[in-house]
Formats: sequence, structure tokens, C-alpha cells
Amino acid sequence: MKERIIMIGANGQIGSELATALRSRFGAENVITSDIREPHALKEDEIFEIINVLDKSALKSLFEKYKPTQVYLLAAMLSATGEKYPQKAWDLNINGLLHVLDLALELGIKKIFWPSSIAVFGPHSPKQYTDQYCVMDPVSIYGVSKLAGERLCEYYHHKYDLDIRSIRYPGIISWKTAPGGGTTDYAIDIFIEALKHGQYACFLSANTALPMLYMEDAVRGTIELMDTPSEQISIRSSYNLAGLSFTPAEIAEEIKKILPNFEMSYVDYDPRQAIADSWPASIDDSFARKDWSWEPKFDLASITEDMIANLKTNV
Ligand code: VAH
Repeated sequence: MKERIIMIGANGQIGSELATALRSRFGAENVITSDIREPHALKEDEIFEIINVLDKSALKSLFEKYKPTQVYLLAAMLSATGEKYPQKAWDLNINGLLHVLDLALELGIKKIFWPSSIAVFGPHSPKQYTDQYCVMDPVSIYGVSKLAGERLCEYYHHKYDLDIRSIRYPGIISWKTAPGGGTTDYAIDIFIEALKHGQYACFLSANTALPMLYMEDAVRGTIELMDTPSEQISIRSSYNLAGLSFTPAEIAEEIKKILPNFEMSYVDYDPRQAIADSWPASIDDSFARKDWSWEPKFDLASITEDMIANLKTNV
């Protein structure tokens, strides 16, 4: 049966690049992208619909119009913005998910992708090589909503046999689409500022190690998970996925190898530091490696090289 995909939240950092990969794979005519506002650009053969994932009847009409076999739900409010509007973050991140889960059951949608995050871990989770299963006491409303969302995904799978799959994304680094309101966004801002002004005042402290992943790896890993036969999927909450871990000081040193005059400084206080301090420094992704042979390809040197080369020519 031909795959037809609806992506909700397609204008975001991950959605915009995942949509491109899905169009290449399934044909632009079989990928319907959607978001709450028009995209910046849309090619002739690309399909886009305005949708508010919190409007369940509009969402049902969208699903009935296109009859998708797969739905990717990427609409979410991230960690830093969520702390400014916690009630809105909970509403969007949880009720948006519930609408998609219930409509998938009602309309028989075969496969769902929903992103979780390493934000589900908290100060009492193991800091290094954080396990798939461990204490999870998230301090951000984003992490709380993602942890609750994971429990919903596992519940809907076991109770209704819904084929929903999920990845706990680390911080995602990319150059094509500006990120929106994340704590890990420094790892993108630093490249833009280094090229524009030769300097960057980092909002996280020098030794704040965080798990990160390059966008190419994130997109490939997501599609590999969605391609995996259902019987091989052993995790129905959300898979730990790791790329690499580094600190602001380490990425600054890597940038200086290409931009020797780059100067890094650190702000005295930023509320995002407390969020970052509650997250793991590195992730154990052995379940992903076992279930679908996950393997990241980008390290800090290749990320730095690719980011600078592309930002120089495309931004
Ligand atoms: C954020 N980029 O910073 C997201 C991500 C692990 C971090 O979930 O909120």
C-alpha cells in the first residue's frame, strides 16, 4: 500500500528537514506538511495545510481529506519557551498528542512518530551514559510534558496496539532552519555569531556538557526507526538516542581551528543554565543500536566543518 504522510509542525527545526527527506523518499505528492502558520517557502510540488493541532475537529477533517498512513507530530513548545508559558506548553505538548492518538485510533492510521527529548531526565537521573530505564524527574514543563507523553504512547500501544514510535532527541544542531526556544540552541547560535561577529557570549557555562546530535543523523535515525519492522521495536515509550556530547568550551575550541580569531565569552546568568544542569551529560543508546542498528555518523569536527561551510554559503 502506498505510504501517505501528514507532518504536523513541519515549519520547525526538525520538521522542515525531515519533510525534505520524506518527500525524497515517498514523493512530494505523498507528504502533506502542516503547521499553525504558512511556511517561509514552499516549492511548486509541495503540499502544505494550515492546522492548529489543538483544534481536534479541524485535525480530523485534515486526516479525512488526505487519509494518511503515517502521521509525524512535531508540533511542540520547547524547554526555554515552555518555562515562560508552562500552561501553554502542557496544552500543546500533551493535548496535541492526545488528539493525534485518538484520531489515529478512530481513523485507523497505521504508524505515528512523536518526538520526546532527553529533557525527560532530571537531577536524580544518572548523569553519564543515562540509561533507557532510570529515575526520571524532569524539572522543566517541557520535560514533564514529554515524560507524560511517553507514558501515553506506551499506554496507547499496549492497550490499542497503536504503532507509535518515538525518539528522545538530544540537542539537535542544524543550519537550515533557526531553532525555537531551546536550551541547546547555543550550539547553533555560536556558529552564526562566530561568522557574523567573530565572537559569542554563551548563555551556558563553559563546562556544561550536553548530549547533541547533528540534523543529518537525527533525520536518518528517525527514518530508520520508522522503517524498522514493528516486531523489532522493543521500546514503546521513547528510544534514547545519542550522537555526541560536548561542552561550550569544547565547541569553541573546535571553531577556533577554522576561525582562529573567534572569541568566546560567557554571560553571568541565564535561566537556561538550571535546565541544562538538570539534564544528562551523555546518553546510553544501546537499545536503538540493538533494535535498528543505530549508529551516528557526525562528530564534533565534522559538525563544525559542515556548519561553517554551509552557513558561509547559505545564510
Ligand atoms: C530544547 N532543543 O533545548 C530542545 C531539546 C534536549 C533539548 O529538547 O528544549
